[in-house]
Amino acid sequence: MVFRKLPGVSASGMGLRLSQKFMFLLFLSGLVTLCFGALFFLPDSVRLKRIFLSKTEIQPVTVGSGSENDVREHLKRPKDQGMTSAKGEAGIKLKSQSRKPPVSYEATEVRLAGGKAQEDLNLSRSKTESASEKVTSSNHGANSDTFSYKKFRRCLFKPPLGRDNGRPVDPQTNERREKVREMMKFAWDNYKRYAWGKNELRPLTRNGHIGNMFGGLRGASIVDSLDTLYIMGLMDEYNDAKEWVKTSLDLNSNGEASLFEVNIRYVGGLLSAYYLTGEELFKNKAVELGEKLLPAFNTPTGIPRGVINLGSGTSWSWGWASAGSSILAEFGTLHLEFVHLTELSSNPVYTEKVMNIRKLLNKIEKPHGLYPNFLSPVSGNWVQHHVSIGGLGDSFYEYLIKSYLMSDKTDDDAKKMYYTALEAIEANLVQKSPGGLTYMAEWRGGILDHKMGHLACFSGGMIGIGADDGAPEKRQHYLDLAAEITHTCHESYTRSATKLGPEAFRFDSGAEAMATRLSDRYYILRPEVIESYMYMWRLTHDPKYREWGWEAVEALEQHCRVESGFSGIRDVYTTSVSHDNMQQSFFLSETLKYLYLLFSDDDLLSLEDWVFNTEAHPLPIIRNSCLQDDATQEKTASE
Ligand code: DMJ
Repeated sequence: MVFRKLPGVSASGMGLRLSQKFMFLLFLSGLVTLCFGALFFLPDSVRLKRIFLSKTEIQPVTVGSGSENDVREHLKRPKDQGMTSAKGEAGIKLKSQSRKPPVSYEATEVRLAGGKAQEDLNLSRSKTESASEKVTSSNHGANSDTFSYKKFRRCLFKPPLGRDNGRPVDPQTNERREKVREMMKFAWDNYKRYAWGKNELRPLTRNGHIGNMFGGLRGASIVDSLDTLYIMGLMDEYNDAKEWVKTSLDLNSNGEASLFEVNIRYVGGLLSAYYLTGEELFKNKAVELGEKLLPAFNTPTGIPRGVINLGSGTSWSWGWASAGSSILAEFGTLHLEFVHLTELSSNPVYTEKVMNIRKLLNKIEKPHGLYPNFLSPVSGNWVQHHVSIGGLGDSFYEYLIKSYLMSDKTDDDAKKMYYTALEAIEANLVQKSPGGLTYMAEWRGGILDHKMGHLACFSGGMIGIGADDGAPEKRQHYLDLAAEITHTCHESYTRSATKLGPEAFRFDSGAEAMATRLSDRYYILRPEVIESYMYMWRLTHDPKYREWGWEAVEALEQHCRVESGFSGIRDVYTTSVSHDNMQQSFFLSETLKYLYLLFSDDDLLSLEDWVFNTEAHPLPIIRNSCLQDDATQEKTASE
């Protein structure tokens, strides 16, 4: 078609008169205003936002096949299944605020019943977000005026390091403790010499490992070691570590990190270092990092995704997690650290985020009372029915009972959820082998897999520390169960040639606490069995737990110590070992710390004052009755 050019009317005007053209433009601008209005002011519309918003404001989900436990090194790029983030929250900037009264959790109420479920979840989430955005602080949430370190110290029952740094009177125990201290120094010195600033030491090739669990963050072994060095009195080493955090811990990284790993190792490590030393540096870094984790919660349900880019705030699910789901042990292992972030920063946002997770989990229907390992952050429904006290589930249960203990036993919801879950676990998963060993099987939609992972061995200690607070008549029952599980895990060690335990052991086809598959035979310096020895020692003072711990020290020395550090091994059933060339950072933060505590007096990091996060970083019990007490306040002020 050809347009004839008329005087005063352009071709683009398609032959319209000036008044018509004006009307057309008016109509057009009205339409545009309406579209943008719909996009930004009407309720969330996923498709529209996908069209209009930039890539960083859209959170992709990766859909992939399943994998297990915390060897979560398979970071996959998203496959752009476009889930929206709530616009803008990725870029929350905190503004200063005064200390707020306790958070009203009712504001984050989540209902999952019937067709209103999704609507309610969105509503609940937007309430949480708007509350969070309003209460913000300019110095990354840290408000040093409001948290008094002195007051916190006054509220402890015991000095953190005990009377004499926990030094045991018995000479043999003290010698053993000294040996563990030497192991820590050896592991640290080699890390410092060959891998300083990297995440982990590769002791055979004498270089550093960065991996992809921590995004662009570096120095995982340094941050994970701060508290261990401090409690062992390795002060030169601690000072080197502190100096590195001060000058070189760069939180402005752009990499893609595991929310869970960054939280338990970095946030947990920094928080503990602060509470033990009072160094503001650690508090400020912890809160600054905590702030960077918040965008992961921008999902329709507020259940965070597993992977986050710390720079852009984009988050997505693990490529191997079923149907873009989030993992129970990951989103369920944030509570302790996040409550402390609120405590230190006076910013309720952290507590709100984890209480929202709690509310959802509390309300959602659970098969046989059990919590499956995968949950959709979009619908808030379980994605499949696989239940495990080991990898993928483990520390969720741990954080329930520890949340209760850390709240000075005031968090009754956590207590109730823990005991109800434990009852379901006992009814469905706890088994006795033909040889009389008690173990925790895994559950796949009602069918039992008679396998127990090394990771599940933390449960001896967990059930032990929870024993006092269940129904009184059940106290002994729980202590017995804790002892039986710990015994089984010890058996998985004694039945191997190296006296170290495999990654997973089975109770079928004639096997009793032994790995039957080649792929389950490795040991990567994990702490869980020793962790349970430590708790059981503190709870019972049965000397066998110290003996078992010493067996582990000897085995580590014999099979895992190499010329330049400690290494995991590929097969615990052969003494001609093959090393995996990796000194995991949790060896320094957990395995060696738990061993040291096992050979120390109980007043070193007394369980009356401290709970350990899942990476063994001690966090203090929040004693509100004392912290808010005027007498404590006056006493502290006059000092
Ligand atoms: C640690 O990072 C933590 O204990 C986590 O909860 C489980 N895995 C490792 C140690 O095995």
